[in-house]
Amino acid sequence: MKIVDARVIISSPGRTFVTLKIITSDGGVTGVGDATLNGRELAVAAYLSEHVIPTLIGRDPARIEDTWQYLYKGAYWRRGPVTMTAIAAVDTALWDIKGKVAGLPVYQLLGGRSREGVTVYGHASAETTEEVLTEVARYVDRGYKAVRVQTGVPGMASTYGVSPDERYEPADAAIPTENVWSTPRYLTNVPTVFARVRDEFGPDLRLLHDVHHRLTPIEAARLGKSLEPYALTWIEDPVPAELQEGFRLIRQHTTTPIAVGEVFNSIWDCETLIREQLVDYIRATVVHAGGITHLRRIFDLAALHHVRSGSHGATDLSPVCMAAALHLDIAIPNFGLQEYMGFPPEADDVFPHSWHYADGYLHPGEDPGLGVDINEQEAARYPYKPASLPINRLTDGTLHDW
Ligand code: EZ4
Ligand code: CO
Repeated sequence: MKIVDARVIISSPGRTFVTLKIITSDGGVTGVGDATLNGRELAVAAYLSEHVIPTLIGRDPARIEDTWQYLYKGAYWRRGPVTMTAIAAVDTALWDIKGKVAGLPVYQLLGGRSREGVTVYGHASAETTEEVLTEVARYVDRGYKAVRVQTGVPGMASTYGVSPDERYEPADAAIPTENVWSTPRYLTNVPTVFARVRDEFGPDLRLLHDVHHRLTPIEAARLGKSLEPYALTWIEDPVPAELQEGFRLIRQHTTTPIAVGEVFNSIWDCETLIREQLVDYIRATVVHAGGITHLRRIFDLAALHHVRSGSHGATDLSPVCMAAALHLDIAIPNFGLQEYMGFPPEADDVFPHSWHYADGYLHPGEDPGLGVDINEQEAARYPYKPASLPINRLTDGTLHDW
């Protein structure tokens, strides 16, 4: 069996997704991998077309580990989101092919089920505390056991994570839009929101909050302390994580659990965080962290150090990435939670999938391989539409983290 062809499909059904499809010599067995990097889609597409696909032709698709090492070590220029997303796309497609050849869902190849379903959390967001209570209730009514809660910051025109639509889409313009941020106003407001939510929904509902890299360690420590009475499952990305040692300071001050990793692309981004037990959940994803092969390596390291998974699952990760994530989630011993925001109906048409939601859980389905495909005729109906993530400034105009 050989790889005879591979192509990159760029389509914008509601938002842009980049998909790699690998075709083998064996009776039309194909595999798909997500290659979407929000706001930098064409960089990954070019990396795949120019530098990766020509080296895949003629290779044995069964050699997943060797192909991963070939693409990682063979590039000489290691890591980085563009390279690692391209590697992830190939790796995911090869796992899909291996599953189809074996006649087994990928989770069976990863060791089989460790649980009955994948617990997910949804996004409740609204401008005010009053409105967000209604949003949380809508998730509870649909069976969700965990909800991420975000509100606007009083007095500020806009923020991250709050959307007028059900499905939050931060990449909203070709040239980045600009937000304005006030840390003092934010830190004053958040505990008042969670006091209301906890009071209204009682102790069982799991509550989460995303800080989106906007604080310093001591500010994050204050936030964590102020939220302790409301027993959050996690605060996410409390500080920018280039400096892994920065989390030591947060850890010394608060028992609020910490999640991090949606922008990580390799095990080296979180090796200190995990080994020193500075975080509780690692949120790296299949598509941005080198595929199933490399993410499994990160989760195995995490398992040794009491760190659980909490994979990123925003709408800018395609239904192909979601499928791959669910096969890992159901198999690994140290699964924590999976983010799930759903997809617009157009995206479900482009990516038919066997994974499905029921009563607070996602299930990967029993189809051989990943159980997801791309309908190329449907994909062609949604031409590429450029979109960028916003930027963020302090009230005095200083560029801040978005
Ligand atoms: O802003 O995926 O937890 N989820 C998030 C996301 C990110 C986007 C960036 O492309 O923080 O909504
Ligand atoms: Co986030």
